[in-house]
Amino acid sequence: MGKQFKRTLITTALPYANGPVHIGHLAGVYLPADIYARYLRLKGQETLMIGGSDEHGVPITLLARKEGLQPQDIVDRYHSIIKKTFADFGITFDIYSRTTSSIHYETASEFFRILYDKGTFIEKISEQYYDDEARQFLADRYITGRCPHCGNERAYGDQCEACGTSLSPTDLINPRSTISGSAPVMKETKHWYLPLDRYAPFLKQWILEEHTEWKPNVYGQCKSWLDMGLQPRAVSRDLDWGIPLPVDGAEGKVLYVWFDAPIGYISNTKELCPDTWETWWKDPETKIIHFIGKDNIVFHCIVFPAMLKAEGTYNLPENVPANEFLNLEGDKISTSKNWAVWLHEYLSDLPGKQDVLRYVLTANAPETKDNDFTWKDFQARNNNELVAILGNFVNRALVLTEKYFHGIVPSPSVLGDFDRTTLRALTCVRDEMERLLDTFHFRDALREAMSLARTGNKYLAESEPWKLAATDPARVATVMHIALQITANLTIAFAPFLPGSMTRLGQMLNLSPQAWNRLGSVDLLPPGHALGRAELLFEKIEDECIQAQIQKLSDRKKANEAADYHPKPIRETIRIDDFDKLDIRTGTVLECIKVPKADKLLQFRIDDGLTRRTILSGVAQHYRPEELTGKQVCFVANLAPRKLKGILSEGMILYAEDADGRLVVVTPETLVRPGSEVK
Ligand code: B3M
Ligand code: ZN
Repeated sequence: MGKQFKRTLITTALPYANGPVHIGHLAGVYLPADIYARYLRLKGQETLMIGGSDEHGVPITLLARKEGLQPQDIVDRYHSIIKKTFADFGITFDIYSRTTSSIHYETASEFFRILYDKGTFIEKISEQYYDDEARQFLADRYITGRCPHCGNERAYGDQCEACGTSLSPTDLINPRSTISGSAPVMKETKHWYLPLDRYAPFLKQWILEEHTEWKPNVYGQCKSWLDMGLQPRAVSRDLDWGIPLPVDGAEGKVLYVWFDAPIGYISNTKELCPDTWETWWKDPETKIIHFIGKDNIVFHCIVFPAMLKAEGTYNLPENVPANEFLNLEGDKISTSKNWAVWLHEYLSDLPGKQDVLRYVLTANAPETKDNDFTWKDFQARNNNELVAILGNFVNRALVLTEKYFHGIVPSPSVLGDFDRTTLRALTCVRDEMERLLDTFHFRDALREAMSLARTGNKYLAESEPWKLAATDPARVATVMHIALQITANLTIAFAPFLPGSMTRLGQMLNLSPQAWNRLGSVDLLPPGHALGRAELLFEKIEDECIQAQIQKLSDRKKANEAADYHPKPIRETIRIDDFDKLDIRTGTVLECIKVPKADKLLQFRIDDGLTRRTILSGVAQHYRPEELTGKQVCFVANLAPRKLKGILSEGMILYAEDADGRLVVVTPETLVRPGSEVK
């Protein structure tokens, strides 16, 4: 057991306000944070959960430029979409604010200024690409050119999206500014660096020695950064979107987005609690927990702690339970490729099913390794777990009580062995769940809650009260009494995970929300208590609904492939006499048939103006034979004949290959005499 704290400050990574949020955000950060916050609040602990949008950074400026808007317009749009989505999914932020708030500007500038006055930063001059026409320095993303690895002409200064290689702007061949289109020039510029190397001994001690309890994925990533050796990191940028550097001689420079964003946690706490915010950040009895995704580990475990340490008056995080990534149907989720299940779309396609997604994403959370979300698994977990176990059990408990006792909780009589072992399962749940929740094992904690519902299901199935109604009413009363206590306990065990459904279940039981420490009680519903009306808690999800989602994704994949298509680079130069060797002619298709036992081949009979010839083409997947019969085509007439599937093919018909690989036959624009030369 570690140190005991009086209160907990939960922070959640601030999503970039350059797009809506998707299932990966929810599974990786906001659900675990919300489950944890709800759990602590149910325990009666002083808890604050801080969220907000990250509204700076280059991608936002690029999107604004693309849409002909100001960056502020972009972040206004997405901030409100994101904020609403989180509210719709029951993520209980105490505040969800943003990094363009004035309090954040003040807080972040002041933070920089304190470090600056202490002499923390190193000032260094370096050369960077500059756009002479637009008169500004160019962020890596603002420079495009040819990739030295694959020849893609539209590679960015930080990465080539065609081959996936990380680049630096100077790697690009023939670089261009995306602002003016001109060739950028090298120019000197001054930046401020946080000397992380100086904090390495402290970080090693603090993480590697004092926080061995951190999750292995987090600890391991920190260790490898620390083993590699830390370098000074620039905390300023030449950009016109961000928080201006509050020092002389820094005109046109802003704080690097990763410098100001984590300070956003502090600003948002200040905004919420202007008088007591320091208790949450500086009192040693407060513990800070950062919920983030794995790509943010270095910033939260190394860079931000070094900043806080340099400032000197803040607490450091007690834990950073970062998650790995959630993939979607086997592929990495990507905002720019639109490969995601967007949460606002989910809500309009599956209205009212927030808790189903909360359940599936927690049951399948990427806590220790990357995981995959599939719609089939979503359906199976809904139908086989939420409906068949949890929903089925509570429904039977309520409906049978209605039927045999008019909805009044009956009194138990003598308990048998089975009753007692069942009740024992009930009393163990809390300890087990606490152990798991306190150590951020939300997936396993959820499994515990579900196993309580399983116990209830089994109890009813084996006790068979419906068979005893006529013969042994006292036994039926005992069974239903116990089943109802389990049901009432489920409202507590599941409350952090499925808040909406548990509120409804509470209403059906006519039971107000219970504190966490009541979990395990066998007297939540005393005899004589009148239940409310039973409704179905969950409903089956049909195949058509899942098919529609799968179809939507496959349509997107096709659209992506087309958008991703870059024509191949032009081949090496040839001379006119090389071309003259080719004899390309027009011909009329007299007949076109499928070649038996070859799924790709079509066999053509062509009138070439002189005679008739047979040509085979691998286009059976693109054309039905009757579509081409009677058409004029272009073909290479002097290609050496060759045999395919035992048939002699005398030439090659020409097709254009579209972005998605589809073949389209090349035909003269108006009818010409068969045998006309194509030149
Ligand atoms: N906006 C990166 C991200 O959304 C960044 C997190 C900031 S947390 C201070 O992954
Ligand atoms: Zn490339």
